[in-house]
Amino acid sequence: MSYTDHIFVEYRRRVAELKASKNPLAQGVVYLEGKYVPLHEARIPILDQGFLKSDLTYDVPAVWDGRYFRLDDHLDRFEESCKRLRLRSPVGRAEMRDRLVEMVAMSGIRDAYVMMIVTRGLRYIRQTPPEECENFCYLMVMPFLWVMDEETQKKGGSAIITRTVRRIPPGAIDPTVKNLQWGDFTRGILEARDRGAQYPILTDGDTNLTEGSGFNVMLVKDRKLYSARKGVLEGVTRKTVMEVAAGLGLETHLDDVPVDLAYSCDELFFVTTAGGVMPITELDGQPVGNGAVGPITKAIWKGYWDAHYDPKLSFGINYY
Ligand code: PDG
Repeated sequence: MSYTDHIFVEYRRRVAELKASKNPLAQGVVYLEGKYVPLHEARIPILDQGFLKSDLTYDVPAVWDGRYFRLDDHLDRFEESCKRLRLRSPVGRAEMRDRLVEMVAMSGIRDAYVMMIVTRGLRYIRQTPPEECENFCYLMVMPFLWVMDEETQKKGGSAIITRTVRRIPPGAIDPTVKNLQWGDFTRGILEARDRGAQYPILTDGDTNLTEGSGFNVMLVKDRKLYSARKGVLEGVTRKTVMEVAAGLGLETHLDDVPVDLAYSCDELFFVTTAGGVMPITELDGQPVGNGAVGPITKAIWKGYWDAHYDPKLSFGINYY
């Protein structure tokens, strides 16, 4: 039995159940302009500055096995991101929380990828004082997305440290405000493909690691866990992983993480809501540690998924 069977056996059963569902919202539901619509019918107005200028912020919580995980942490971060961009969601926090729960219940989706987006709206900040723009809110619920598939989680994925692109500096785009300005990540993904790897890790241009295309980067060296302190999104998954690691008796460090440490570490993994803990066993064509998914990564992987049943971190949804 592989270490991933712990969650995937039941997950696959739930996916099969969802596929058999006759509910028109079972493939996803969106709340926009005051209405609920099936995901694949949802359309945005082309003049929305979220589309034209990426003038927006968003967040992504998830539902696992019928339970919302750390929803309030995601709402906290989302509120802070809105504040920094001077966006005001037309849907307030309490209403948003209620709708996000209601949407999962009405879709019947047991393992969900959930997204809330606030955009500047139809009027552009250059022509209109920001406080006068009517901001838009979009809420989405869809089946869970895996940034790393099950097979790759078993044997570990491959990554590169990019040479052709660096992470955009915080003085240009604040990475702690969750954003969809993916220009640097897209270039990183293309470079990874060119170099025969799956995932890019971007540096800060100053020989430290930052993050990759939709995930934080964490590494283990001598039973100490490291991740970048600045220049990155302050991930909710990473926060959970630090708590799990502390529970396993590991020292945890948020600090500058020099590229050299990645080349000499014992274990390397990525973390995101959209996939959890993702082992990386090959970096720049060389094995990480002994080239197999390491024992600490496996323990953290299990601790992370177990945490989804902790009533302090999650709550069950009452499905219709
Ligand atoms: N860093 C970046 C740039 C991210 O986009 C994400 C989440 C994280 C770190 C991890 O944050 P958290 O642990 O709070 O989820 N990105 C996922 C994946 C996006 C994708 O399409 O690959 C998300 O926004 O859903």
